[in-house]
Amino acid sequence: MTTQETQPETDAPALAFPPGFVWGAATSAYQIEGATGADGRGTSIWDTFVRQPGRVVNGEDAEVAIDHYRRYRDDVAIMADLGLTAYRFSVSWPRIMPEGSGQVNEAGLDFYRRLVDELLAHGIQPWLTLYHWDLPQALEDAGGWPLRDTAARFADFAACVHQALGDRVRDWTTVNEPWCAAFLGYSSGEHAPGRREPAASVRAAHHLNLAHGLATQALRAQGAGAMIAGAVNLYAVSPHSDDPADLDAARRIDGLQNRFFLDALLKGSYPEDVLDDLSRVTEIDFIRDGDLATISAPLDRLMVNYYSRFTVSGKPGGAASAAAAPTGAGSPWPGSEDVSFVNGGRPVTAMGWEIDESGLYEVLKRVADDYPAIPLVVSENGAAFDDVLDGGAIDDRERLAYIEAHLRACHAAIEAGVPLKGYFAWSLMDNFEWAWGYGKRFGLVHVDYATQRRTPKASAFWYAGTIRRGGLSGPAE
Ligand code: IFM
Repeated sequence: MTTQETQPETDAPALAFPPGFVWGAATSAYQIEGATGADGRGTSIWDTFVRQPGRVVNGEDAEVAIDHYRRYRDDVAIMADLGLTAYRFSVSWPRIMPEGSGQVNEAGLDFYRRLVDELLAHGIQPWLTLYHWDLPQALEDAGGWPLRDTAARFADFAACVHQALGDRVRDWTTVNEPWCAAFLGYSSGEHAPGRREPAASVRAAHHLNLAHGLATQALRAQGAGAMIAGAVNLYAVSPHSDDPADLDAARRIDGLQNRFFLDALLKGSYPEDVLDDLSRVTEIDFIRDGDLATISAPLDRLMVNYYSRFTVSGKPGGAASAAAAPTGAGSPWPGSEDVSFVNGGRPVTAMGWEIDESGLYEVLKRVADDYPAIPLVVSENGAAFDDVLDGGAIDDRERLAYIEAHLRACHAAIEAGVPLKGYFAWSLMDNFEWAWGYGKRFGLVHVDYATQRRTPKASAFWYAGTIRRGGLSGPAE
């Protein structure tokens, strides 16, 4: 990577981050690896889903994706050029256990051994996520996440991966964004497995939390040394007005999006008001004695994914926000299907998501205040924009501005006493954006999907400079 930065490398940052701050970028297995039929990999729910007509924009799939399975060495070289101190990736469950349980596919584990060794050889810390939505199809056939047994199978998988990689990976994340896996997968059906069963989605949410807890137990049982986290996608949530209906809508959406997961993982309870809302959708008969103690086993850190703010209304007819699903889908808000997502009037990304860095500050401060003593890491943050490749370069100044503004919010949070230990940009490279296919690009690095050529964007050069300086230069523009 050639240096295209406009600012000198040596200038001291005006906003320095603490020594040891982790500077990373993130990806996930299904979105980048491709090679879905290679070396004994089994079928995941996403392989099945993408083959169903109408599920993904343009009928795109991830059979090749960005071919990271074969090009991982080149990709690690790009990370090293950027100066990343850490790389967050996920492990494909069906690559390791093709049937979801039982037989282990050593060739699958070998891929991650090679990847991790390559990262370590370049001085990049591997941050491994165990579940980023690619459930083995065999487990979905048996009932999927609404079935309690899936959580136990996940703990077996976690133990298996830890046995293979625990000697060289210190940083472990259990489940990424359980809200999405449960409510997009089983309520709205926008994501695999595409079920539209609100009651089942609530069970799925609990079992994903349980899976996190059981996996945490399994990793701890295999010895000290692992740093273990869960990863939740949190939103700042505002009521559209002071009208009681809008205030209640904000309570409900905050409850389902944020507190359902935060309280379970960090307090060992579900919020009563949320259980009450959900009891209109399903009988709450699936939480067994001891589950919440398992779910809230002590963690070393909480990973926070942040993208946007929701402004919500409980009154009929609120203007729908642009951030709708790309394909026909139901509601991902069981029991709160009537809430409208109102356009808050902020600029939006190519996803239609409103840009609001103050929401990141708000979310980090709120978690630090309401759930004290847990170190935090921003494990995903970034934006899709319609990049233009111009003479071999991509001047993605909107993405750069998005990331800079959010890093400023991180810095402000640290100044305010939030124990924030790191930041991972989403995403290292353009990739398969689930039901949106390849049309939405989040990467710091552009990928030409026809040639697989990687081209760092202006945001990548800027991020590399920020990492070198250990912080942000100059005041906000
Ligand atoms: O691409 C996804 C990622 O897989 C999970 N978090 C949000 C990203 C952008 O939608």
